[in-house]
Amino acid sequence: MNAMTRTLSDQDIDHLTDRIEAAQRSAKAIPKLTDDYPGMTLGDGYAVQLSLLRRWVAQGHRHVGWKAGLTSKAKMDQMGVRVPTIGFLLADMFRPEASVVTTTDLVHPRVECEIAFVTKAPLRGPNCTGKEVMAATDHVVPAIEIIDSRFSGFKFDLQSVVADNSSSARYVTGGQTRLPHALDLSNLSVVLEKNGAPLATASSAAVMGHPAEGVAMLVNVLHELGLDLPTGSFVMSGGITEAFAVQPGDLICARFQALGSVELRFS
Ligand code: OOG
Ligand code: MG
Repeated sequence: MNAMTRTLSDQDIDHLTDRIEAAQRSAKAIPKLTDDYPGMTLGDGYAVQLSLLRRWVAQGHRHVGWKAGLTSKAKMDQMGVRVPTIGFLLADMFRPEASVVTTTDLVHPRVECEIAFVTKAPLRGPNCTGKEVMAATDHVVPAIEIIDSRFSGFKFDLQSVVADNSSSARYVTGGQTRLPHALDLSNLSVVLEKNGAPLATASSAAVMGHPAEGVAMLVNVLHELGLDLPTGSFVMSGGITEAFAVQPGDLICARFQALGSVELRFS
């Protein structure tokens, strides 16, 4: 059986989508989905995610792009999931740089630093490469993603986290917008700081050797789901370091070599 094979009925997918939507709206943690549906596959997880996307869009939310997840060893080790995933991004998940991000509407937010790509040509799988991603990239920009698992204890497995839109919650961009070939994206250092103290330092190489490879992975997963990546998509390539929990009052800053810094505060 292919990992993307769907085994659950439309009714079950609908029911699981209800659970995830309710947990996201109420910011109340739920048990991971596989507790009740142990046979759930990766394909079932993506069926829930895409059903959630259709619901949000039908309710008037604007779909602006996608994110790659679990693309670095640091993230895989932290979450105990060894398969990269994707998730969708909506316009209203965006927060401007230096803004204050509320935590009351989130379960247990964590921050991670990422390089984001904005595309100027369509990309499609099944064999999309990092080189093709670079050629189709209009510009790159540094970002902080605020992830928020809707599962108790921030503990999940692959199927559950995929259904929960790969923990997507908020994202902030900032720093400098740069042409993709104007810098060595394969080895940019980044320092993530909380309240002025460094939490972690890493190189962009941590994301599959080059963050464009994270985007290529995403394009190939989209292909397995029957989708392509349209021109003008905003795509985050995945956390470079592990993610860190935040509390109200925390000031977070990610300093990227050659791309400037991104800052935000939590309330
Ligand atoms: C899953 C989301 C992963 C990333 O950049 O690795 C992700 C999680 O860790 O909750 O956004
Ligand atoms: Mg991320």
